[in-house]
Amino acid sequence: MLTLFHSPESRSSAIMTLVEEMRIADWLDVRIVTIPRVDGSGGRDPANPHPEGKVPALVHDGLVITERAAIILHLTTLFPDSGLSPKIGTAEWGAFVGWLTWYQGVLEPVMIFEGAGITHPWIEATFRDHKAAAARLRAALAKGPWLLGEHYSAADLLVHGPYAFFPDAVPDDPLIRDWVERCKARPARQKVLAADAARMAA
Ligand SMILES: N[C@@H](CCC(=O)N[C@@H](CS)C(=O)NCC(=O)O)C(=O)O
Repeated sequence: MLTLFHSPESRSSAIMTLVEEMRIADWLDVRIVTIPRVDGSGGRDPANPHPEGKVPALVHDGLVITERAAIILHLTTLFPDSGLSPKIGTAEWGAFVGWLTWYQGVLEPVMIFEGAGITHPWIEATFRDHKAAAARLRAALAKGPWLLGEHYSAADLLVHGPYAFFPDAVPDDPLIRDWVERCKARPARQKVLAADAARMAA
């Protein structure tokens, strides 16, 4: 049994979008939980099994799976015919895993450091910076149109996320800008945005 813990307009919206893209909604039970919001509203939800009270969390037969990249890998492995990931064990799958882990391990940290105005030689040595990250995106999209080439995948879904949320952070590069817009326009994302907005209004 699969249960997804989601809070509207948060990082778990990416997983809700994945579920829509993969057309696997019938296979999951979605539970809406609260999280603390920057405006002071919300709060940790005792119903959320995430060890830090965050979202997303996926519970599979009683085991809690956290981190978007891990949840994406798990769901695309459980439902390999959904078209959102390459076939496991192929070179393309290796590249796919690389984008997901690069997102969690490099892109999101460098964007947070940049936003917070933090620089340090250790940070630079470990992660480089947002400019270097943007150069990697550009190199992939120049072959594109998607990160893995011809086909949209869950890598595009995850990696474009912070740019959709913080439009001012999108690198000034038409290739990246157009890719972000194409990701944002996907019907699955539009559907989740509308459902999230309705939940927030309620
Ligand atoms: N590294 C986690 C980050 C999850 C995360 O930070 N989620 C935020 C929502 S945008 C959250 O739940 N925050 C609530 C809190 O900080 O208590 C992932 O990628 O899944």
